[in-house]
Amino acid sequence: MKKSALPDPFETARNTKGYGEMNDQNDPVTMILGHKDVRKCAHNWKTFQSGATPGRIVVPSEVNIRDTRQIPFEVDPPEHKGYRAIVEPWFKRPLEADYTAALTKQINAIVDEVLTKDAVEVVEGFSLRLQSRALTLLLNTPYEEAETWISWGTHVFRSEGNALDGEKANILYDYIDENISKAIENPGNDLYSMLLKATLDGKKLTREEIKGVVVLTFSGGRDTIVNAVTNAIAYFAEHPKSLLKLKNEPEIACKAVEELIRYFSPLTHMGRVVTGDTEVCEHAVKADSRISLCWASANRDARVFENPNEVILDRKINPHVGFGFSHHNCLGATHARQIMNILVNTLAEKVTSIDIIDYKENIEDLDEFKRKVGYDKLTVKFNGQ
Ligand code: HEM
Ligand code: EMZ
Repeated sequence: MKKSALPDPFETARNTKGYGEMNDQNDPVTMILGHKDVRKCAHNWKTFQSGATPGRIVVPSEVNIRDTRQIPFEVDPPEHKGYRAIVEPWFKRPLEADYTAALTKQINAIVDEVLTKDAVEVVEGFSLRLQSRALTLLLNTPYEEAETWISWGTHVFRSEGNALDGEKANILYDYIDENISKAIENPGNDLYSMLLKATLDGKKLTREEIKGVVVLTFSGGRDTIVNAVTNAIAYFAEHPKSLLKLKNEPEIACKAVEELIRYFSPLTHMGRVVTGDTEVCEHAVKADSRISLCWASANRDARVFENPNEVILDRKINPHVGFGFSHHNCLGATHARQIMNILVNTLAEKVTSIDIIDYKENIEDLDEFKRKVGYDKLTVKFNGQ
């Protein structure tokens, strides 16, 4: 097994029963594993809702560490649509030429910098820095803000040895509150100011709603990007020919990014709360219990993907659900895809090989399943032309 491989722990359960079971803080979860079932349940918001108690659809549940409803993530249709319409154009900005140019400049700078070093710890020293700097473009806030965000570490609700860290969450909430106040006093062109101006059914958003959008922007786009970037570095370290292929065929970059997202599935699963007694995969699930949509398992379903455990950079048909499916599909996907695209192209252009010096895998404990989602630590040497 290569160091960069992400094994699929769900295969047997997916092929035999179609579901798995895990306990999470005495609020059990039935995990939906097949591609077709995941898509079907994601679509069925009437039976599988997102707008339950804030934090409950996340696994591990965040009900004990947050009251703020994340918007539009924890809202169901039809209300979801109005919120989504407010934020959608903002989250498409990564397609604009000046945004792409600024992101390209940031990624070039960080790649040039790591090429001068003998050893780089990728998670903190590369991926988190890249993610936080890129986020200043998405929020349209000063570049220097990234330093504060980097100091928070890879997850805003988790710290080392503590999967749910309420004190850490408060740092983020206080920071956001302060920035909403600043934007009220001094409106600008940032995300806070856009949300303060926005109206829904003729009414302004409440402060709590604005907070809900911003908290989600910080939390949803953090460890996902860090895992995608770190896993990509590990993959290219062990597949130097892939770097060469991308250099010679830059037109496959978009396909390569989709394939890496499919294979890495940086967000393993996301929960829903069952609104009435029903069945999934011929298995009874009770009202007010939880299911989860396991994107990571669906993305290895052999009924949909040929050679699902192989990275095929130019895979032709790739209906992966790494960014979710249906109305809650990832709002940050445009930004995430731009980051990965530019990163892949920049590495292909500037880096000839990457040596892995040391690593520690990040294994998620899902009871019956243990899933590698990335690395806690990955130390490498980048080699240039
Ligand atoms: C939703 C994955 C990056 C913001 C989702 C969902 C997935 C996902 C699977 C669906 C959740 C559900 O149905 O319950 C990823 C992956 C990323 C990534 C794999 C990186 C590779 C980002 C970034 C942001 C972001 C960079 C923003 C900064 C959101 C938001 C939603 C969402 C706001 C909820 C959309 C809605 O409810 O309408 N993401 N995400 N994500 N993501 Fe991402
Ligand atoms: C939530 C989630 C969003 C949650 C789309 O996913 O990401 C998780 O990392 C956070 O812990 O609060 O934002």
